[in-house]
Amino acid sequence: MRLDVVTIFPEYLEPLNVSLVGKARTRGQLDVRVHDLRSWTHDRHNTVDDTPYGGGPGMVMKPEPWGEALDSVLASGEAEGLAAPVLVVPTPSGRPFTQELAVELAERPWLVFAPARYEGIDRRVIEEYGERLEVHEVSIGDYVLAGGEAAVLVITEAVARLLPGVLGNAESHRDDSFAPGAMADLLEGPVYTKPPEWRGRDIPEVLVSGHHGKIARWRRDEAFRRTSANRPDLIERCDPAALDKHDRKTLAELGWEELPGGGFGRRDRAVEE
Ligand code: JCE
Repeated sequence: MRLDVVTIFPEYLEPLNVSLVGKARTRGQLDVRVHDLRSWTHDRHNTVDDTPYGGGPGMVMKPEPWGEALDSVLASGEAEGLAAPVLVVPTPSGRPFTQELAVELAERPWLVFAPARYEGIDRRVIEEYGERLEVHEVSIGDYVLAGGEAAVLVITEAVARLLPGVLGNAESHRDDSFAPGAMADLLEGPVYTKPPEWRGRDIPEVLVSGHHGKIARWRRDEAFRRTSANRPDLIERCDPAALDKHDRKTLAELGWEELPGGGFGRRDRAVEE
């Protein structure tokens, strides 16, 4: 897979040389090219921003450097025989970045990232490349970063670990929380390793019982417990058809009831508390 990143902070992308993504690069599974947006400016001050039309706070990134940068990056990939890339533009007003989108992006041979700074990029740039490429404006979460570079690191790591042969162990994908497929709608429970006792704390007995059925059931119960506590929205929209009798009992103990219209809701605990 080839990745191009156009940014005014190329040093911010240094972490792409480290760990899983860095190893994928040295193994030749990932071809990452980071470009300095300012190299496509023509004035003495390498200006990339200007004041917003209509007034208001902050600055907006000018369209000309982005246009020249993206044209040049697109031309270089085309010259190497690559078909049109997906353009990924991080923004707090984008569509949520999910595991589903990570899987989709991991299937593409070429991604171009356009992380902005200031108040974002002149809208006409998104419109222009929207007519030539598949453009995804994506948000990595409901908070406001100072720029898109950290989002590029997040998206790249989520995508790179899905590439064939990047994670040593293909098994490791299967029951990730949020992975499409099994466990798609539950968070993972806790994990433990050696030593069996640490600072007076034991590990749950069931995990050393050797009873695989009981272990699977315990893990599922813990998954429900965590999901109920941290992501009640996932319980609310879980499919009752995917639950067995034991699951229903676990959910009932956690304060959930099956609603007449299907799905689950929290029992009114106002009196209990
Ligand atoms: C960014 C900014 C909008 C004012 C470029 C923030 C993505 N999930 C996300 N949170 N924050 C971002 C993000 C991505 C790119 C940029 N800002 C700051 N954005 C309004 C300021 C600028």
